[in-house]
Amino acid sequence: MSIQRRALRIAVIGAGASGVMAVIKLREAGYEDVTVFEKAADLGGTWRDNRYPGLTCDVASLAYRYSFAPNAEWSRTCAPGPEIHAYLKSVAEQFDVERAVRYNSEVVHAAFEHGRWNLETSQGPQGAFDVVVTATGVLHHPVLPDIPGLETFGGAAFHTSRWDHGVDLAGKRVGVIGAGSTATQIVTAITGQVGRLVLFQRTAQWIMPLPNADVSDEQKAAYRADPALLDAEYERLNYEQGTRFANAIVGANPAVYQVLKEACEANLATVTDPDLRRRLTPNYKVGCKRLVMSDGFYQAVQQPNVEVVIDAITAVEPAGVRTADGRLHELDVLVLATGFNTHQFFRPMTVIGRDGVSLEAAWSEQNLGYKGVTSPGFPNWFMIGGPNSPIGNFSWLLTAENQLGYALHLIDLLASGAAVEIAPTPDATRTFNDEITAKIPDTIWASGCRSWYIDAQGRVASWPWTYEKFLADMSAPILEHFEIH
Ligand code: NA7
Repeated sequence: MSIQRRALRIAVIGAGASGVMAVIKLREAGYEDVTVFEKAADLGGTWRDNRYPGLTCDVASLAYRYSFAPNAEWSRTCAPGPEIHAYLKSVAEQFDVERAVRYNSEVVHAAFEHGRWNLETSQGPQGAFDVVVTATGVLHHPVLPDIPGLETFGGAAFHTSRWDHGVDLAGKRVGVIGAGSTATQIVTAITGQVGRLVLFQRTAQWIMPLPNADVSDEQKAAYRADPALLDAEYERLNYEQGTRFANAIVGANPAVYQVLKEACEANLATVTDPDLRRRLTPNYKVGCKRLVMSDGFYQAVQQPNVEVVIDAITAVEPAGVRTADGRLHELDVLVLATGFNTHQFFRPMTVIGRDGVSLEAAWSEQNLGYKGVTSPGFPNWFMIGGPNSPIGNFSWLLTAENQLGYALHLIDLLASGAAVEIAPTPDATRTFNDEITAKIPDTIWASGCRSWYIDAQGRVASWPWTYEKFLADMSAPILEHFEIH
């Protein structure tokens, strides 16, 4: 039976992994008038921006793929970044995504007027859209450290997501500021090639010894020959990582948590020098910060050309980095592995919602979302990766697909004519956020550490419940929680 539907004009913001998926899923649901605005000249989001040596996904690749686009060709358990970028591009090609993409088009302003979203990009006004889907990524806005004298450094200095491949590291004295996943991967990859490496570590990390094996040609052939095997691995790994792991972190699976904790402790014990081990020992619980996955980092930092410095950085000088003990660490290259602002979402664009209320005003006290996808006062505006989306050591692609699926239920109401404006009620949003506040203390993220899961107000900004609850919540919106005009 065919139902008469209103043709919606839909804008997607961002052509990263989520935006590519959104185009495919929207078209599959019958929405053909989809335009993607992408500020850069290529798709791929974080996998386009990050090109540093050693870049590897910290989620097993057989799960880090779209549900609808299996891939038998991953070279390793956790694939190198460029392979993931190539995968995203090949899926985009397979589904003819790029005809929808406007490159070099950063959305700078969005205003809800007369029931539609007027968008303006760096190229100028783009007209009105019935629906906006934001797909602007989580790890997108680089954080540069606020260190006096940084701009005076005499050598090359760059953030890890803006890697300067023109700089030859061979034999150089390289400083790395930061000790998160990114720094860990870089240090492991470049130690053998540089002359000297100084790791400036403000906070030690727990490190899970995840082996990253090559996938043999026989194994790839087996995956190619049997798509059901690939799907079974996808399901199994999503269960292992998404469900069991995520549940352990939110306090719902103490047995698995214990296994993770002991694996990290045993890994640390492989550092033989007691003083180095002391410097590498975190003073907070396993999992409080996002777990770093590496089976090579501890070997790397035990090499004779590596020093782990835990004295605070006081300044950057033309010749290097000065630490609180007065030492000047002379360097040729300074790598800023200082992470990302994950609480900025799609800003700096300005967003004006219903009745002329700006997002800045509406979110002045906190980033205010309902179930990670919608926000009160901003009708027909759907966020992939909005506030309190699940973020953790599991596949973002699965989360994004589920959020888009949830949004599609609401978009279908707009298309069917059952609604022209849909936004969550302030009451439902308040209740949802109160429930988050009540649940957060049970999670490991709130156990006393600084991390990118915690926003400027000190609020843990992730999904504090089990991943099963997320999937169940995303399976269908509770329509009473929405203002449907
Ligand atoms: P992270 O995990 O946010 O790590 C950033 C690191 O930079 C962390 O060790 C910070 O120390 C350190 N940092 C930040 N600012 C400074 C200053 N001013 N001085 C010294 N050290 C500083 O970012 P990554 O890029 O490693 O990883 C992000 C995600 O990408 C990762 O979780 C994976 O999902 C992939 P701190 O711990 O705050 O003391």
